[in-house]
Parts: sequence; C-alpha cells; structure tokens
Amino acid sequence: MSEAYDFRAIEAKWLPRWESAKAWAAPRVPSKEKRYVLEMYPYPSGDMHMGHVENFAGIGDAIARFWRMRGFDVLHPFGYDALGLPAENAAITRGIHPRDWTYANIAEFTESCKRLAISYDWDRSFASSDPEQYKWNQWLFLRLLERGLAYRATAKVNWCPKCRTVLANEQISSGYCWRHEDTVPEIRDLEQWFFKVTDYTERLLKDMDQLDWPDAVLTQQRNWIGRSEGARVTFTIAETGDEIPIFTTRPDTLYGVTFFVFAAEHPRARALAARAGKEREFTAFVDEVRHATEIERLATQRERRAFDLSAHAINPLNGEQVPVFASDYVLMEYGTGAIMAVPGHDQRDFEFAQQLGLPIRVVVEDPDGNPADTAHEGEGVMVNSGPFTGRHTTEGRPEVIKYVEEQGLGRSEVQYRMRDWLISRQRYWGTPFPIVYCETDGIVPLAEDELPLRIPDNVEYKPTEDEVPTLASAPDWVNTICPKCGGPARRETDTMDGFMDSSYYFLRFTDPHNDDEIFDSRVADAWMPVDQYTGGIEHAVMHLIYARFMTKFLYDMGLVSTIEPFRRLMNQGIVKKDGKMMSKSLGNVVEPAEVMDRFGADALRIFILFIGPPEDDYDWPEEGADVVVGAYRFCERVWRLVVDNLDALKAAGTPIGSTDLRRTTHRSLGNITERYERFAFNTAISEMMTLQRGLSAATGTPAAELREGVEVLLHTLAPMAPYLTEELWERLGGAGSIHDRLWPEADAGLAAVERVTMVVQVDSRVRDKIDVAADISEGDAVTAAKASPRVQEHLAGREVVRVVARPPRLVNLVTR
Ligand code: ANZ
Ligand code: ZN
Repeated sequence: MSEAYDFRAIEAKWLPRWESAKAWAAPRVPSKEKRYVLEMYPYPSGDMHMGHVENFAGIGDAIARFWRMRGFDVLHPFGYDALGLPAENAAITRGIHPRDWTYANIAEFTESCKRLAISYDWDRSFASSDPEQYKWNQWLFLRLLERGLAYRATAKVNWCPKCRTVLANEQISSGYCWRHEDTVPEIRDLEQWFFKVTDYTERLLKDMDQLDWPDAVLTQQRNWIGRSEGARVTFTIAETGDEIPIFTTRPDTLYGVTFFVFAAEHPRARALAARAGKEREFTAFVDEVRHATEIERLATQRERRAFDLSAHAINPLNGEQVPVFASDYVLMEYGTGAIMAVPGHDQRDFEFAQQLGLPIRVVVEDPDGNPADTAHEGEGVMVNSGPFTGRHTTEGRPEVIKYVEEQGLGRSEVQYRMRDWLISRQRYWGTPFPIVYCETDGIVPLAEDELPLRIPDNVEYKPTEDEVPTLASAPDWVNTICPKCGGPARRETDTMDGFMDSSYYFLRFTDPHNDDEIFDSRVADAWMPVDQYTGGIEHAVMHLIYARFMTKFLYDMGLVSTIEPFRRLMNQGIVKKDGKMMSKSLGNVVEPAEVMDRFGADALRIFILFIGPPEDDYDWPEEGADVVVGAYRFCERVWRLVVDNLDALKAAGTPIGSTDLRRTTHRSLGNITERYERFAFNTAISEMMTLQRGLSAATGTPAAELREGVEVLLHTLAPMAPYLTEELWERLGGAGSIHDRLWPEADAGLAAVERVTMVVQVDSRVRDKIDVAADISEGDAVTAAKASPRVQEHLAGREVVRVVARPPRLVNLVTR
C-alpha cells in the first residue's frame, strides 16, 4: 500500500516556507522583461466567495505563475477597496464600527487568499481605508483643484432615503437605487465637488485603439462617452426676441420643424410662462417633472408631461413660426436644454405630436415607404426642403450646416453624453476632503504636511433610527481654523466617492509604501502598464473610465509615461447556482472553505479553472461541494504516479531516441503551452489529464522516459496546483522550488506531428491528394476533403449523401 495523498500535511508544510521566503515578492524594478498581472481588488464585505476564487486563485494566479515560469519578472499585487457604503450599512444593521467591520473582513479574506496559495506580493498589500493610502486621494484632489479640474457646483442629486446618501446617475438602475431595488431616489439640490473628466472625452475615445479589451466593454465606454456630431442652430422667440440655441444631430431636417420644446428647468421657459401669466401652473409642472428620473424621461412610448408656453419660435431657415412647449422629455443637462422638434423624423417628437395633435411633416423620403405610425429616423432623399430638396441627407446635412454658418444662424458642434464626475458623498466612511471653508478666504486647501486628514476617530459611530452619522457628527473635527488667516473655518463634511481610490491604486501598487510621493515615477514607469487586468463586466464604465482619466491626468502632470493603464482586459464569468449569482441571502453558496477542508486548495484551484473558459458563466451543479471530487482524484492520480514509481524515477537517467511515450510527452507540452498562452486553462487541464493517463499506463517503459513525462506534468501543473507539485518535486529530488523553475521547452522534432497524404475521392474516383496530420480526426478529415477546390469542382454543387472516411488515408464523398 503506497503512501496516501495527504493534502493537509502538504499545505501545512509548504505555506509557512513560502511565506517566510517571501516567495512571490516582486523586485522594486524589474531586471528582466516584466509582466504586471492584476485582478480588480475586492470590496471586503465578508469572506471570499467562489467568484473571487475564480478571479484570484484561478485566472489571475494561473497567469502570474505561468508568466513567472516563462522567465518574466512578475508583479502580482493585492489589496482592498475598503471605503464605502457597505461598511456603513453593516455598521447600521449590526452596531459595529465601520472600521472594525472592515478590518475584520480583511483579515479573514487575507487568510483565505493565503490558504489558496495565491502568489501575491503581500508586502505590497494595502487597504484604501489606511490613512497612509487615502492621503494620496487628498493629494490628488489638491492637484486637480490647482489645475481647475476639481470644482464645486450646485447639482440636482439623487438622494436615496434608505442609503441616506446621494447616488451617482450610474448608481440608479431602471429608476431605482442600485442597492435598494424598491426605492426611487428623491431629487435634491446640493453643493457638490466634481472632477472635470469631460476635458478628456476626445482622448478617452481616441486612445481606445490601444486597448486589447473585450468589444462589449469598448462599446459600453463609447456609449457612455456618447459623442454626437451635429449643429447648434439659433431660433428666435417671436413674442420676446429671445435667441434660443438648440443642438441637433439632424440639421438636414430643419424644414420639418413643427414645434419647439424647452426642458422644464430651462430659465427662458419660466420667463415665457410668467409672460403668459401661468407662473403658478408652471411651478407645479416643474416640481412634477423633477421627480421623474432621467431614464424615465428619455424613454419612448409613454405619456409626456407637456406645458404650452403660449409663444412661437421662428425657424431661422424658412422663417416659419411654430408653437413652443416645455416638456419632461427634453433634458436640461444635454445639448442646450431646448430642441427643435421634427415629428416626421424623431420618434419622441412624433409621439409628442400625436399626443397633442400637432402637425407632422415629412422632409426625408423613406426608401422603404413610411409607415404612418412611426417617424422615419434614417437617411433618404430630402423633400419639402426648399433649395435642398432632392439632395440625399448624407450630402444635404453638411450643406445645411455650411449654409447655417454662412448666414450666422449657427455652427457645427459636437456633444457628449458624458458628464463630469460627481465626487462628493454624504458619508462617514470615506476620504475627507483636504480643504476648509473660511469666512474670509473661501475655499482654502490644506498644506501637504497636514495630510492625511484622517477620518475623525472620535465619532462614536452609533446610528439611530433616522440618522446615520456623517463627518458633521464630529463638531470638534468640523470646526477648525483657517490655515491662511487663522480665523474660524469649517471642514467639508462630505467624503470622496470610492471610485477615487480605484482610479490609481494600480499605480500605487508599484510603490505602495512611499510616504513622500504618490509613487516614484521611475518605478511606476518600469512596471506600467498592467499587462493583464481581470475583473467583472459591471466595471465596464465607471471604474475603467475613471482609471483611464486619472492615468491621463498623471501623465499630463509628468508623473507617469503611460497614457493607458490596462493593456489587456478580461471579464471573468459569473459563478452561479440554480441560475442565480451565489449569495448568502439566497442560501445558494458553496463555501470555498468547505471545499478546501474536504479536498484541499489545489483541487479547488484546478476545479475552478476546469469548469470552462474563464469568460463564461458557470452554473454550479446540484451536488454542491461534492463535484470537486473529480479534481481531487486527478491530484491523487498525479500523486500516485510519482509516489508509486519513486525509486525508479529518482534513479532515472536522460531519455534518448524517439519513442511513443516521448512523442506523447512533447506533443502534450506543446499543446498545454499553447493553451496557457491563450488562457484556455480548462483545455490545458484536459490535456494534462490525458498526459497523466498516458504516463500512468506506461508501466514497463524505461524510467528515463517516464521521468521526462512526469517532469513535464509537474511543471505545467505547478501554476494551478502549487502545493502538490512542490511536494512531488522535492520527493523526486528536484533542485530548489518548482515555482522558481523555467517552463520546459517542447522538443520540436519530437512534438512534430507526422504528415501523411490523404486521398479524396468523389464517387470512388480519386479527385485530390492532400497533406494532413497523421492524427487527424474523422471530422477534420471530412472538412478538409470538402474544402478542396478540386473536389468542389467535381462535386459541382451536387449533394453529398454519404461519406466514407478512413482517416488519415482516405475520404470518399458519395453523391448518389
Ligand atoms: C432634431 C432632430 C431631427 C433630431 C431628427 C433627431 C432626429 P444624440 O444622438 O443622443 O446626441 N436632443 C437634443 N438635445 C436634447 C435634450 N436636451 N434632451 C432631449 N433630446 C435632445 O441626440 C441628439 C438629438 O436629440 C438631437 O437631434 C435632438 O433631436 C435631441 F430627425 O434634433 B434632434
Ligand atoms: Zn439605496
């Protein structure tokens, strides 16, 4: 009876050794070609779940370890995105201080990472809630302020009564709070801090061509930036002479304007209402509109709130006068807050016209014939359009713009959907703003040596029924003196959005404990950009836009020489159970700790990569943790392969010649390597399993050949099963750690697949001879046969009714 596979003993033996050797520490600057591998750092809201296991211990660690064995200097850091709402919500429901809750979770999460043997450089680890880290949020804020990129403005904000905080527009899904799906945010007016990301729109768009990112993410970014080309055209109110510019993407439809619409919040709309003696009704109308969310306002197929302003707008192109309304479907924040309405060619205008019985005029012919119940929004030949009649819209559009410009009626213009980044949060557990408000000096920045301005610790964090503590709950902290005049001043009681922390943490990881600078530029330049970034598709816009913005800002400051932080991005799939995301509240969680207790960390690591391509979702089967037994058995078979043959393997010399087993080994190595390179980890594992079976069955072969195969198996399995391979490598008498070794190279001669000539017949007559691999599959042989041009010529479109395939020598296509 051979020695049993005791993963517990193996884990207990190696983990402390790797820890004390700091086995995964990256050099300060790389001396070899570098690779920077990063997984989006997690919010520590509890212990690790299976999604984290997949991203961190599966994908990220397999890549980092593979690249290390390929001879690169690898930076693979880890930390925690630890400021933000969940800590306060936990504090509210459990009566525990946000800090205590956060750091307890971090300790637990870190233990799980270590048990999983994820190759993180732990000396670089930090939490964004560490004052030494959020100091740099404050420092960056001051740099943005100096350059006019941080500013204060009154904004209509979305206030969630349950979170008791302001939500960003992107934190609202289908009109509800992103965290409280039954709560519609209220609208409030507040003075807020913004970052001017809109100064970077063109660069954010243009530099996308450098990114090797999934198309879905690039598309979301493009839509979020929302670039529209069009024109600004000025209309005049007949009754008052007010000149009102509008933004349109379709100046070629100017002859189809039949009415004019203001956003409810537009100041000229209120003035016109007052002029018509309708101010009271108008105020009620505006109040109602402000309670609708932006998403609701832009939706088609709903009743629109309309207010007749009893005025007329003059179309500058044809002098026609059209009625003027205010409505909720025009947004104050986009374009100019007023539109020319073309119901013939804009669906929202069409629906508004139908609702109010306004005229609809066709000025672009629909090539497919215009159905009466929709607007034709596409291109076509211009009709009823004065001198432009007969032109195609694609030509007419620039001509109209040119005419408008010549006549001084307007100009061409580009508009963006993207707004400035609202950075203020009315929360306690966030980064305090490094400024004071002084009665005489206004906004006064703190000096650098006063940073970090810490979150006041003396607040007894005790939420009550209807009030959550904020920084305002610490009056001795809020009331301070002005650094400039020494007079009384107040601190800002808002804190910064958590996306601030994640907008540059990847740069900070290159030099994480630098107290004098945000990072040493030489060090950052040596490691940047991140070569492989992995994280959820839910971060396609906010985080990835803000991180790109901040990198460009730091580039502009001359601190870093990369303009794009993440060269390559992967979105890992979601681990589900019963078709839903695993979650404690649904009770459908398979706990990583349970799996590790039963089968060991290596089995879990292998399993999580074996479930499918990393980008695909995975629905965990009924059996729960039991399914991992397959990966465990594979570990056990590898164990036995080595332990049962140990004496022979240790005595083995160098293999020679071209034997079957050697060819299998080298061909497998070639395949496995190629799959690692594509991050096709699941198929790499299948190939390793095939190799293991071949080796385990090869009893009686010379030990040297067996040893060669075993070494390939252990080396290629090392990035996925670090404990097992390290132990077996030691038992084999291998030198040093297997994780410090270089990836084996396949012998090209041995790995080469033999080629043979395959005869292709059509109705039993030879029509072609093609060169194929000797191990070609039946399916591939038939495909290759059908693809031959000569065969196709002889088939001449006739149907193949039967195929006789004898790969690799013969395929016969029978047509009758
Ligand atoms: C006339 C017109 C005719 C329009 C037509 C479209 C089609 P994008 O592509 O998203 O940039 N618009 C302009 N400002 C608006 C606002 N503040 N609120 C709501 N809608 C607004 O959309 C630009 C188009 O959206 C503009 O072009 C304008 O309608 C409308 F056949 O002008 B258009
Ligand atoms: Zn909420």
